[in-house]
Amino acid sequence: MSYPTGYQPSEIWIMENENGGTFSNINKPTAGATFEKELPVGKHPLQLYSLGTPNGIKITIMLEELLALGHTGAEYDAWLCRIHKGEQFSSGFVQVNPNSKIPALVDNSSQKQQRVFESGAILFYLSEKFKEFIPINFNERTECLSWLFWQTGSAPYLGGGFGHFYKYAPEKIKYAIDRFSMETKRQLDVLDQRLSKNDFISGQNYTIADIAIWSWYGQLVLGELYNADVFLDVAKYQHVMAWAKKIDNREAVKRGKIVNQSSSDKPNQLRERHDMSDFDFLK
Ligand SMILES: N[C@@H](CCC(=O)N[C@@H](CS)C(=O)NCC(=O)O)C(=O)O
Repeated sequence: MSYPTGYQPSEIWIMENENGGTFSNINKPTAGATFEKELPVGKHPLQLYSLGTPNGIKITIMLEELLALGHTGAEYDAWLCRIHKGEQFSSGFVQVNPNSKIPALVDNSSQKQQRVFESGAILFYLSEKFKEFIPINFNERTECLSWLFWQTGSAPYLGGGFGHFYKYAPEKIKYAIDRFSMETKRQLDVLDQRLSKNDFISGQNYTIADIAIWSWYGQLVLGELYNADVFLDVAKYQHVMAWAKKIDNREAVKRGKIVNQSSSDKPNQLRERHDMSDFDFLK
C-alpha cells in the first residue's frame, strides 16, 4: 500500500501552493475570471472554444457528423483553449462558461447570441437544432438521453478518478487506483451488456449517446486514453470493442477527434479548425 504517511486532515482545509499533481498549477478552489481577454471570433455561425480531450472531441465529432450530412449551418471555427496554461480563466471564456471548463460553444446564427456549456448540453443543443442524432420517438429519445446523462455522470469516475490516479497523480496510491479501476471496469461491463443486445448505445441507431460515450470509453478500449488498455484488460469487453472500432472508422469521427488536438502523444493534430480544407493533410 502507498499512502501519504502521517497525514491527518486539519480542522479547516487550507490550500497549499503545490500539490505536485499534473494540474496543480491551474487548479484552485475559487471560480471566475483571473485576467481580462476577449475570445477570438471567426466567420462561421458556431464558435467552439475547446481542446482535443474526450470532452472536447464529443463536440467536434458531432459537428463533423452534421457537416457530413450536409448541414452547412453546422460550420464552425474551433479555437484552442490551452487549459494547462489557464486560458479557461480568461474573462471572455468565463462569459461563455462560468465553470471554466472546455468545451464551450457560442451560436451566432440568430439575432440573440446563445452560449452553451457542458458537453452533454452542447450535444443535446446541436441535436435539437439540426434534428439529427437523437430519436424523435418519445420513448427512444428518453432512452438516448438516459445514456447521455449516464455518460456525464459516469465519466468523472473514469477521468477524474481512474485516469487521474493511474496517470497524473504524483504518487501511485493503491487504494485510489483499485477503487477507480473497479468502478471503470464495472462501467465497461454495463456498456458491454448493453451492446451485446443493441448495435448502438440507445438502440439501433447512432446517436449523441454514442458520440458522448465513445469519446471516453471507446477511446479507452482502443488504447487511446491513459495507455490503460492492458491494465484494465479491455479486450474482455468484446461488444464494446467491436462498437468502438465501428465508430472509429467513421470519416466524421476521424476528422472530429483530431480537432484542437495539441497532445504530443497523438499522431494527427489540428490545433484550430476553420474550414473543411484544414483536413486535407489527412488524405
Ligand atoms: N462536465 C464537463 C466537464 C468538462 C471538463 O472537465 N473539461 C476539462 C477538460 S476535459 C477542463 O476544461 N479542465 C480545465 C480545468 O479543470 O481547469 C463537460 O462534460 O463539459
